[in-house]
Amino acid sequence: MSQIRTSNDLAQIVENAVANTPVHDIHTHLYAPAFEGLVLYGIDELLIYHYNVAEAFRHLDLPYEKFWALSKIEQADLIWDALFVRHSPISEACRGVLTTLSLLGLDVNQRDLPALRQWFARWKPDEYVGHCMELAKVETICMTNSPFDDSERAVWDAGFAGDARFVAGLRIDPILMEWEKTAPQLIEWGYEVSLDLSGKTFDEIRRFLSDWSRRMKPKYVMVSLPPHFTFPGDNIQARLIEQAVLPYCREWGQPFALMMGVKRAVNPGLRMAGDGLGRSDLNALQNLCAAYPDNKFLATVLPRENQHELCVLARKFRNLHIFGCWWFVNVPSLIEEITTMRVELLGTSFTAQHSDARVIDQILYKWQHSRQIIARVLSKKYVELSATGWTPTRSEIERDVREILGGGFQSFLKS
Ligand code: RAT
Ligand code: ZN
Repeated sequence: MSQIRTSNDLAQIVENAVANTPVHDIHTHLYAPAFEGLVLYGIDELLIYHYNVAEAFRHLDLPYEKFWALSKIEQADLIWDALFVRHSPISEACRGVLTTLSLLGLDVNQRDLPALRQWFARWKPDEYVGHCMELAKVETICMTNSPFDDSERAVWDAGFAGDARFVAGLRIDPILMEWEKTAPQLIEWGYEVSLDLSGKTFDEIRRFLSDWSRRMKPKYVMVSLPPHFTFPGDNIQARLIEQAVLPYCREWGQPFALMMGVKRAVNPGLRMAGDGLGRSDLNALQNLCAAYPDNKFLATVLPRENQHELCVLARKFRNLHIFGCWWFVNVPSLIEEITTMRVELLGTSFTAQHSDARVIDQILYKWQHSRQIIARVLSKKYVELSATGWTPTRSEIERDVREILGGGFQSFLKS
């Protein structure tokens, strides 16, 4: 057993392990190159990411609709000017753009947007996706796949052959969040469902999900839920979960992923950038985990205020695997706080991060920023561990890092 002597040695080993372990990015909005128009990359897409749009409107004084009527390049120009030229880009989302460019080998200090555009213009999407994944050391990317998205459905209908780098995640928000709009669509596609959930509705939803499961081979089924979500309940959403989603998940051995705490369209004028958050009632998750031990649940929560409760829930239920620092908590101060708390309460039995990237280049900064924090948190913990006289070996550290960067998630899928 190779002994690690000083805390500096330890920090170095942890840093190397965290920097070099390939990750499984378990929730993103990225697509395999075969999805063509849905594959986003390059400086303009980076600038108009909705995290930046929300921040830019702190400074822009044009009406929202005028902004949306502009071309992507014009929108990017406005955001560049507002967030990078007229103010220092020190927010997490802005710094992320610069980390990305710098990891790609570009000189950000030139502040030269046209030159950046020229550099990106040389790339073809397929090779660029491979380049980013290699640089970011991301081994697999889980997509967010919706049968209700017309452009995406066309690719599945055409018989998407698969791509070893990308795995699917089946998104079912339209079923659970907008049943009244979705039922007529399912009827049009030949499923015998009814608005009041009578007759064969639950069986038919399961048939619909199974049809898509055969096609997509998703790793899990997911939904983002509002703060007022409760379970169980005498409402459409709870009944759909109980009688359609959970039985389907049991039959296919797929976890049900709940992303809790999003308030959609707090400011509709901002479109995708207009969502907010609210404290969730995690009794709903507790009730699910307790009542359905044969189902597996994945969960991440948006409010900082729910993070501790989520960790404690994961200590109580082995059918619950928690993951990621999502969206508004994906900022360094909170990633550090949340990751520390998770290690202290759960050891290594959680997935530290997911990127939620929408633009492929973003995996560079999202993982770079998070890896640095994860390494810092783990180093501190291994130093504290060593103080007991239990010196962790290099291979033990590497094993632990693999577990929290996606290995634990994979074991959970197989469990
Ligand atoms: O982080 C995001 O990009 C959000 O817009 C949401 O998509 C969120 O991640 C979700 O999956 O609901
Ligand atoms: Zn997401």
